[in-house]
Amino acid sequence: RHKFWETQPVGQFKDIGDSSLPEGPIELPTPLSEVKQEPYNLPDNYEWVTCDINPEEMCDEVYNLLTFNYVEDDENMFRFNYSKEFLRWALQPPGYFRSWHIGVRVKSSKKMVAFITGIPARIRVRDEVVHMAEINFLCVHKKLRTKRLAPVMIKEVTRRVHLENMWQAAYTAGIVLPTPIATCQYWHRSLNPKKLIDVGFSRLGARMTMSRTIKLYKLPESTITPGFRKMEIHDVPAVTRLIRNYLSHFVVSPDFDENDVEHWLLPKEDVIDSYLVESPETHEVTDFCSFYTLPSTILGHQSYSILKAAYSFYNVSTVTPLLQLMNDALIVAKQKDYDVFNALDVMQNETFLRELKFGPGDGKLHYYLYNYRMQHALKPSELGLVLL
Ligand code: YNC
Ligand code: MG
Repeated sequence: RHKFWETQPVGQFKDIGDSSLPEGPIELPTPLSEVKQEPYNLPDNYEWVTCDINPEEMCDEVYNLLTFNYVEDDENMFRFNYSKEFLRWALQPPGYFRSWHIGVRVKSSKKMVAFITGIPARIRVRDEVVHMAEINFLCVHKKLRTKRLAPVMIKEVTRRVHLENMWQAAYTAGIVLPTPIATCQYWHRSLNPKKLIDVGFSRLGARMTMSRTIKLYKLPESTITPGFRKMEIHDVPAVTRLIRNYLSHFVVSPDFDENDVEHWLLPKEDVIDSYLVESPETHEVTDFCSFYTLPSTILGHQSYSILKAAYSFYNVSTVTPLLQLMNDALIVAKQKDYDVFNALDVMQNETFLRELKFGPGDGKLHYYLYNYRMQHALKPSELGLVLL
């Protein structure tokens, strides 16, 4: 069934429910001297390229490959359109390895036709912190699909991760592979219902008119919680304490330190937005919410070409109810002209989704670990991890 994945150290379908298999690494690390020193072979006309996405030219090549060939919805109406600034943010966290940003070019024309990336992350599983790679942006040009290039890309990034003495990875995919550690669902909150209906993202509900729909999704002009404001650089220590404590309650989560929080959560225009609640009395930071910006190209529509989407990232409530905090997040997203606010059913998100008028999406997002077996699949609410 899975000619490639059957050969890899991942939980196999045949082992589901086998309680004799322990949780944790599947294979032990090998001495670094035994890691293959040369890249895997590509078909004759192709060559590996390590991508430096800082110069505009190289970033453009990656951006264009992804813009025309990356993830689409099931009905091929929308395709992710990660911005260049987003890619630089997503791929250059503290301690990143340039060697993990891997492209494939056609030798003759130098055209970039495939891509895969890893970034380092400390991921906590129960009470163990594991140094892992987060693998993302696996993409093969549409004209080169189903030629078994993806397994070569995956083996090459694995080799380069091993060369840095890391032996585990985390990744998400819309398809089922051996074997998800959790299966999550996206929920969508309309901010601009008229456009969403016009472009076919959503449909007018039964017995609903356009004007009733617009009224249903209407939000206040400004945020409600006193002390709600944008996160600033001096907030990094307080936000780190808040988020570390919150994430410790989930089975799987990142182990963020202050450097990680500065990189991943400090606001960056049109990339990452973060807000917090500073108590007007004590000046304590009590609550936090964040979302990243990931537009989608609308495929073949007359009047609209881009859907502007916000994606819920990490949210922490200790004093402001989570529902009110997320309502304020919706209000700022609306002020900033996003069309839709998306959230997975991870962490405590289920406690606000229905009440804040999110609707369930079609399609699932499966979470995976490489070379780390879990005894049971987790519930989405046990996951404290959001990948980009
Ligand atoms: C996928 N998304 O099952 P079997 S998500 C992993 N993740 O192998 P071919 C995938 N594996 O089943 P194509 C996968 N999609 O025979 C397919 N596969 O064992 C497996 N789409 O290869 C598949 N991006 O080259 C099969 O397929 C084998 O030409 C078939 O290429 C696939 O980034 C793809 O959805 C996805 O660009 C590149 O369809 C292509 O179809 C494409 O014949 C649109 O491949 C964009 C898209 C995927 C987004 C993502 C996470 C990737 C995780 C990869 C696994 C990482 C493992 C950990 C490595 C480090 C380890 C350490 C230490
Ligand atoms: Mg292929």
